[in-house]
Amino acid sequence: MADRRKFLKSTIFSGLAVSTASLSSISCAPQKAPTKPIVISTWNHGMEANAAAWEVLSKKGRALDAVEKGVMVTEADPDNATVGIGGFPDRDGNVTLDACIMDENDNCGSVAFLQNFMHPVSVARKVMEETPHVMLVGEGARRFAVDQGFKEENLLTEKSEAAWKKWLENQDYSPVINIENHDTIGMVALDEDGNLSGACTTSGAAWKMHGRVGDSPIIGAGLFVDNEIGAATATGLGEFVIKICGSHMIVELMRQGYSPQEACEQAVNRIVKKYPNNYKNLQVGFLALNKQGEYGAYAIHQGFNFAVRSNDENELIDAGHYNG
Ligand code: SD4
Repeated sequence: MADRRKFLKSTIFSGLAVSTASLSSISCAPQKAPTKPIVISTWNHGMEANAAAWEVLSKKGRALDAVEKGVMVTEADPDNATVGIGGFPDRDGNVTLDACIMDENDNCGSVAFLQNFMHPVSVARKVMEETPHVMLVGEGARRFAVDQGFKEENLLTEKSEAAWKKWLENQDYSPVINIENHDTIGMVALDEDGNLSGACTTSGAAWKMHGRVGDSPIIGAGLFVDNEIGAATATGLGEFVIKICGSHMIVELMRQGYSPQEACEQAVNRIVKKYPNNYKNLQVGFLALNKQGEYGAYAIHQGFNFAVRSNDENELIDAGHYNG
């Protein structure tokens, strides 16, 4: 930590020491071409989701379409216990879903506490495109989804019902780091036209109280996109992401000149500093992408990984971590 601050400071001061003569040569130096298109997303399942997003991006499609198509893959995967079908229910046995999406024109849409729809991200997109609102929740969101032609279906699989029944035997609700009750997909992308978009979708924390909503559908917490600067998304225990407005904070730090990596580190450091009694027992991870196609990721604890897809990369990367 102290070392890191030292490093940043010395970078600033050595920057100030640059003479005016060399400044002119800096301004003439050729700008590195942005890496685009590119998509990054959270956790192992990001690989498959990125593949669907890449179908769109590689054909010069819009980042908004790419992120929607990408996270829909995870929503439809019954083996993922934290997103869409197969998501672990709340403590009363209801699968309740949160999702949001944001485009390059600062438009955003969100749904929370939505039940029985396989693709909450697409309902969120409809909220963005077809209503004057940003967010619909619960019964209102359900009615809107039905009006928009989305089909209601049971999302509680046998496997997640069995897991819930097992949980009922002990009813332990302490957060567990990096287990399947934190596997949300957050995805941000930069398209061939240089536009950014993002999406985030989850069934939230397993065994949560009925009605609990996390960070994932909250614009500025689970996701934020500013097409001038960059985009960020979050995963982990959403209460702590909301408390620091995590994704918005990261984008604003990038606006101030921080790299995506540094900005993610600052957001994690903020949680650690403000919640010294909590952070050891909870995981939060952030991902960020800027207009140059540079990306970064950081988490409180080891175990957070993310997937990257571009013309040069198609891989799963372990994010750095604070370590506790
Ligand atoms: C939430 N942030 O509802 C979500 C859960 C999550 O990986 O990210 N899981 O708090």
